[in-house]
Amino acid sequence: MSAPPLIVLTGAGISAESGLATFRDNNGLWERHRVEEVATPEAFAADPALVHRFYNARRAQLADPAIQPNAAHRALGQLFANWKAPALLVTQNVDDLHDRAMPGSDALLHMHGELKKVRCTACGQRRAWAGDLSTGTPCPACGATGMLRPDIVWFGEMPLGMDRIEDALQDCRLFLSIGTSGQVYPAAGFVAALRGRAERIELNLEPSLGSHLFEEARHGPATLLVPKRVE
Ligand code: BV8
Repeated sequence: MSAPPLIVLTGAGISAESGLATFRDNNGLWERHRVEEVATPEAFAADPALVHRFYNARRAQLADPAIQPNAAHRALGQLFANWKAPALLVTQNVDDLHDRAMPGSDALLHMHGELKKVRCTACGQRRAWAGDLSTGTPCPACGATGMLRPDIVWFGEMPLGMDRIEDALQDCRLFLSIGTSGQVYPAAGFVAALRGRAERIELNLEPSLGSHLFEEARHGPATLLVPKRVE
């Protein structure tokens, strides 16, 4: 691939073949709750134990050695290692599979936060967190209990890194959207924002909601499409 300013956007579909369920799997339900209802500040205020259980289960799954970056994550790691122009990988995913495929890369931005981080709502400190979290867990920095939350952007909360993303969108001339259904904003709006300024390519198992907006759309599993398209 030539090297214009690049943005890659990924969603849950890029981690599906690593064994992590997407949001649309089992009809977007978890323990009979709609994910959109659990991943909210209101749900956390109303029933913190339920929301902690939701994230503890997903954090524990990520600790399973069977869950590893797949060929799509690795192909993107290679692409970013060799790209000779500005490049930003914006992921909607809260797993750490991109991080493991491109360790230490400054080009990776988790716009919806990270499962393996927690934030103290008393002192604001963020820190890595691999185990379970409960309402009784004290903040290691300030000692306050009941104030730690997953460092995740919930529905209704401002995504992270939006200034950096907006700047990158201004210069972007090549946009690759991988494994996302195009249902969650503001991420789902990037493709329209780039109309007439960037070549836009979708690589997804099936057409996303915004598929018709892309100059090129290929459908199939990410582990087949991504290495072929970026190598
Ligand atoms: C905000 C962390 C403003 C949580 C997440 C009405 C209309 C429009 C917008 C809204 C509206 N009402 C509210 C909104 C805004 C809302 C929104 O967009 N809601 C949607 C549901 C309508 N957005 C927000 O609230 C955002 N914030 O707008 O803030 C603001 C302004 C000022 C001040 C304050 C606030 C915040 C959204 C972030 C929510 N958090 N994640 C957690 O993970 O628990 S979103 C979460 O869901 C994911 O991170 C991800 O982004 C999203 C799911 O999307 P996908 O990643 O696309 O996953 P999905 O399962 O949908 O699709 C997977 C795709 O992969 C499928 O297409 C499938 O075909 C494909 N696939 C499957 N297998 C494979 C594959 N592809 C390739 N290979 C395979 N093997």
